[in-house]
Amino acid sequence: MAGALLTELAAVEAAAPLRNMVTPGGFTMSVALTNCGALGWTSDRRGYRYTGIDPLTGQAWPPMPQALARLAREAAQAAGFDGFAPDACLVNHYLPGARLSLHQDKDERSYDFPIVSVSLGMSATFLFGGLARAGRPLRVPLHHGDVVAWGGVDRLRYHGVLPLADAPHPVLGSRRINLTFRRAG
Ligand code: MD6
Ligand code: FE
Repeated sequence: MAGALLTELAAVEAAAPLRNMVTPGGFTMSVALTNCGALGWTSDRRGYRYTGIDPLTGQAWPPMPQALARLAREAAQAAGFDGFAPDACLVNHYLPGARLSLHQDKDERSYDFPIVSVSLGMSATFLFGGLARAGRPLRVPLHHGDVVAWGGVDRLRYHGVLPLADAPHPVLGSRRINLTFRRAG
């Protein structure tokens, strides 16, 4: 299963290379990103947004492989979210030390759809917080092959990823890949 995903991802990354985006505040993200699907999430000094065109290549984002869209739909269904049809898949690559600070996913047009997240490679500690930034988030370990679906009343919870420890994974080595599927448009 993971092997098929990695083959699909290699093709996506060949068409839309991984890059370290700059936040509106001027920081370069430690996580390297790319996208597939009709829409892709990007960040630069002007803000966060979804675009149909990859600003790096000037081309449309590569299409979302059907196997990925299907995995996301089935995972959402299993969590009680019927009819999830993602139009955006954000691909996050972490090297040791990379982290994602606490944030809400708020750039999507509607919050009525869930988000499905797939983790591959090295394990990470996911921070699952409340609806306000304050408070001590729950720490949830995410391992290779874990799939998380969340939505509904939890859709706007703050969340993040602690700096990645270097404990190489047998297949992916010193890397973590996270895919997040969304209905963005
Ligand atoms: C990550 N995930 O696991 C980052 N956002 O590397 C996210 O930021 C995320 O996993 C919204 C919903 C699920 C997620
Ligand atoms: Fe997020």
